Amino acid sequence: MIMTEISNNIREELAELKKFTATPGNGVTRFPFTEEARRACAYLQQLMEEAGLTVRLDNSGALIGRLEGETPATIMIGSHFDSVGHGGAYDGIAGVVCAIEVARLLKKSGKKPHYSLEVIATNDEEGARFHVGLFTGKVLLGQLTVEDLHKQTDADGISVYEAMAAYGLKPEEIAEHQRRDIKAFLEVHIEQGPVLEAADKQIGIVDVIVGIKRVSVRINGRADHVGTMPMHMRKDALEQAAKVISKIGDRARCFPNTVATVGFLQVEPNIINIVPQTVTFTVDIRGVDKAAITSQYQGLVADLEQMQAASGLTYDVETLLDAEPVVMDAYIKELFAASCAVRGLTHMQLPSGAGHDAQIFGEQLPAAMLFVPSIGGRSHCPEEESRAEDLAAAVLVASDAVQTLLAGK
Ligand code: HGY
Ligand code: MN
Ligand code: MN
Repeated sequence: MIMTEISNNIREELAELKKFTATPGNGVTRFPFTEEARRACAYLQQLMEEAGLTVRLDNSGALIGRLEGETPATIMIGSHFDSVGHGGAYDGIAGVVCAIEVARLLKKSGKKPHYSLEVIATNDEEGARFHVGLFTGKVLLGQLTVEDLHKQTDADGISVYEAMAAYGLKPEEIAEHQRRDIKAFLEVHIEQGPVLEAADKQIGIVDVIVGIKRVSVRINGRADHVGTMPMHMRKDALEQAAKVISKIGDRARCFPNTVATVGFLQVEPNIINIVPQTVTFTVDIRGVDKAAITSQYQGLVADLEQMQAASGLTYDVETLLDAEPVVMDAYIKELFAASCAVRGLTHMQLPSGAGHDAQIFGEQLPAAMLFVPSIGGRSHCPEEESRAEDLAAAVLVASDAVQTLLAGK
C-alpha cells in the first residue's frame, strides 16, 4: 500500500540524514558549507537520482534534482537541508524527503509533464551560522550581492564568501544565476507549533507566513577592573543591555499575534572580574502585521536612544533580515484542500509563525505550504518529532497539486 511504502521511506531516510550532524547525540547541527552539509547532499543526491532526477549543486549550495518536461518552465518543490544548532531531525529536511517522494510518484506514473519539475534541498534557510537565513531563495531570486557575502560572518569571523569558496562554490558569480523560470514553489514542512495537534488535524494548509525583522544590536561600554572602578564611573555594557533587553518581551505582549526574542547574546571580554566592554545581541521580531513589527522595532530604538542619553554608552543596530509577511497562493491552497477532501484527510488553514523558504519565493511568485503536526508542538530541539504517516499523507496531497500544476492546469 502506497502510504506504508512512503512512510517507511521517510522514516528510513530521516534516520540516515540525522547522522549528518556536528553534534552527534546532542541534536542535529548541520550548518551551511560544512562537511555535514556535504555528506547530507551526497546522500540526497543518491535519493534524487533513484527518483529519476538529474541532480546538480546550485551556486547557493542547494541541491537541485530536475525532471525535464515538454517546456523548460519549472514547478519547484522542496525545503531546506540545513538546521539550527542542536536542532531536530525533521525541520526542513522532512520537506526535502517528501519532495523526493513526490518525484518518485511522478516517475511511477510514467507521465512526461508539460512543465519541468525541480526538487530542491535549499541551503542556509535557518541563518544559524551567519545570522541571516533564507539564503538559497535570495540567491535564486537575485537578491544578494558579492558585498553581502563579505559582510555576513560567523562566530569565527568566516564570511559567507570565504565559506562558499572553501566549499567549492563561486561567490563572485552570486548574482549571475537568477532564476526567472520558476512558476510555483511548494513546500512541505513540520508545523513546529501546537496548533494542528490541539485541533487533531492531519494536514495544515498555510494561509500566511509571518514577517520577520532580525537585527543585531551592539552596546559599546568600557572594560575596567570590577573591584576598583566605582559604580558611578563605569561603563558596563551588560548592565545597559539588560535594561533594554528586559523590555522586549513585554513590548511584544502588547501586540496581538506578534513575538520578539533575544536568541543570541555575546559578552566581551566575558571574564568574571572585568566590567563588560561590549555586548552584542540579536532581536527577532515576527508577526503577520507589518505595522506591529515596525512599532516594536521603533520601541527598541527608542529604548536604545534613552539608554545612550542616560548612560553615555553608544550603540549600533544592524538589520540582518527584513522579510515581509507573505500570503500563500489561493489556487494552490484550493488544490491542497480538494486533495485532502478526496483523500479523507482532516485539515485546516493556519498561519506560519516560523519563517520558510516559501516566503522568499512567495514575494515574487505563487507559493504554498503544507504542514504536518509536531508532536508536543516542539521544534528547534532534539525532541522535535512528527509522524512519518502524516508526512506521507502530505506527500500525496502535494503530489496531487504538483501533478495538476505540471500539467499546466
Ligand atoms: O526561524 C525560523 O522561523 C525558521 O526556522 N528558519
Ligand atoms: Mn524550517
Ligand atoms: Mn527552523
